Amino acid sequence: MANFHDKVVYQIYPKSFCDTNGDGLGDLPGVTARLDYLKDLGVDYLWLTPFFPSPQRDNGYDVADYRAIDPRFGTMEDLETLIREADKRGIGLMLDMVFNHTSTAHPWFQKALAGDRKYQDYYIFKDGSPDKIPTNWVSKFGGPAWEYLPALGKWYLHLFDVTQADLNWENPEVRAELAGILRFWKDKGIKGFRFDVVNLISKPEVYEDDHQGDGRRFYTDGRNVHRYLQELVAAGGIDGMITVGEMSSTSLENCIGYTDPDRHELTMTFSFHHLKVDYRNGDKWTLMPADHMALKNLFAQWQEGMQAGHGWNALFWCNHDQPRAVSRFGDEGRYWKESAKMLGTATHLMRGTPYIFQGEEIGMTNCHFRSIDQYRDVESLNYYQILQQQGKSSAEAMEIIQQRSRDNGRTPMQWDGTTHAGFTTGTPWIGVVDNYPAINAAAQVDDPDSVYSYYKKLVALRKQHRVISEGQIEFLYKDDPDLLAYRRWDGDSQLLVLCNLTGHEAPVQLPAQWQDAGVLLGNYPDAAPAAALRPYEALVLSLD
Ligand code: TEU
Ligand code: CA
Repeated sequence: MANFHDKVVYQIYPKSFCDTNGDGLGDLPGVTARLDYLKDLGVDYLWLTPFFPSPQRDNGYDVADYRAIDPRFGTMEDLETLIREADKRGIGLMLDMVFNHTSTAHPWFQKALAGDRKYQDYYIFKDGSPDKIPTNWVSKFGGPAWEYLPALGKWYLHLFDVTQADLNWENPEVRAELAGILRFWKDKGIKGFRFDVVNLISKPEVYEDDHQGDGRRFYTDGRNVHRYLQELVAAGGIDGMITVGEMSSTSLENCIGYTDPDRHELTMTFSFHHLKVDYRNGDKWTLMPADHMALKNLFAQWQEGMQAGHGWNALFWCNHDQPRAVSRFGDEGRYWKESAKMLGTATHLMRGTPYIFQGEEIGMTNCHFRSIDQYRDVESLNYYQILQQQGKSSAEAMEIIQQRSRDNGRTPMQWDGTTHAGFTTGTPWIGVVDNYPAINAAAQVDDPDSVYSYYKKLVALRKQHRVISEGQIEFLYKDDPDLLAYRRWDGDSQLLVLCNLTGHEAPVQLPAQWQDAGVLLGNYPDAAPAAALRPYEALVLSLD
């Protein structure tokens, strides 16, 4: 069975990728228009975040119809053209299935609101009075996770925005509807799926207050989640297709369960522990420099643990919910190019399937917006208020939003040095980062030393060297806080990957057999085994 170990996925946030009709919103024809660029980069699959009809309260993660295209993004014909044109270039499409919740604008929820019992049972409604919230759980976007509907005398659960009502997976009719949606897209020629927060679908039998946390321990990796996934995959007819589950606050044990091929659940999982090493006490809204030891330990634990358990990781730094990696873990100033390449090296040569988020391959940075009016994300707007209610000044709140906002990953793709970075001829829905005259795709595609060319090489290497796609992994120099290092091996071929996570020199004592090994890759011109790595240096040595 296909294992996707030598594949690379490119994530597209269509709203910010390429606008072809001047309305300031990226669209599906915009993706088609850029397929040659993606083909040149060498990626195998495109994961497109949701473009289904939606009130866009959460940029499309509030779906009102799972089987249609929001006219803002184009038509079904545009999608069919994209599928066909991508296929000609050997690229498959993966769609984003938001199955934990629907928009409250979805007809199912609307029928529930109108009193239809069948559809009320599609969601998690609890009878009660307005003064008695069912549990004290907190929404992931801030505030209570329940909303009261006076007309029905009921509360409904929403783990995310108030317009994102959680579906009731206990109801077999819901599960059958969702499997039908997968079959619908598979029949259209879609090659794989990403499942949004799919480890939150199985809720507890009894709803109780959480006196230790925000409620997540009651529904994360819930009691029936593995059974529901197995059923969905079988009923949706997607076993053997490429799938990735987004796992919120998950555990290694569960991710092994989700991805062990013998269990027929998912191909791989996104976990986020490594992207919380700069959250003080796990709180996204309290700033802290990245803890490199924690980062190294998490990589080692997940890479070695998934290997031991026959699981498979999705490898990534960036997505539409995360600040830009080069701004966060690298140095977007003096060592912009070196650190962007080093970060790419670190994940691409690990055991797993790499994901490139649009713009990462050209080293796009955080947006550094100066006013809250420039932000668009519901989470940022909510927390700007919440932080001030908690006693922060507006300037302090702004600094946190600047570093943590999901909009950092959502600014328009920087195609070239023309107005609005070539993203649109109109007014973009969110501002373009002002460094686009220097950081853009047109400036990089033909430059052999660019971040783009380096990413292109990383993608190609995975296909040329079995040791990258199939090799074993072990982490080295585990006590050195500056050096992320691992060894890959497959038969006689071996790789040593060394990454300096810092802006200063990092001494390294190479074992004898590596001292005159060949250099497979490096982000400095005269790469060679040495006594120290230069700032943000990445060095990949190989032995055959
Ligand atoms: O994100 C899930 C999620 O919980 C986080 O990424 C979240 O944005 C962050 O932890 C808040 O601090 C997925 C989607 O990727 C995201 O865009 C959606 O908003 C969310 O689900 C709801 O569908
Ligand atoms: Ca458009």
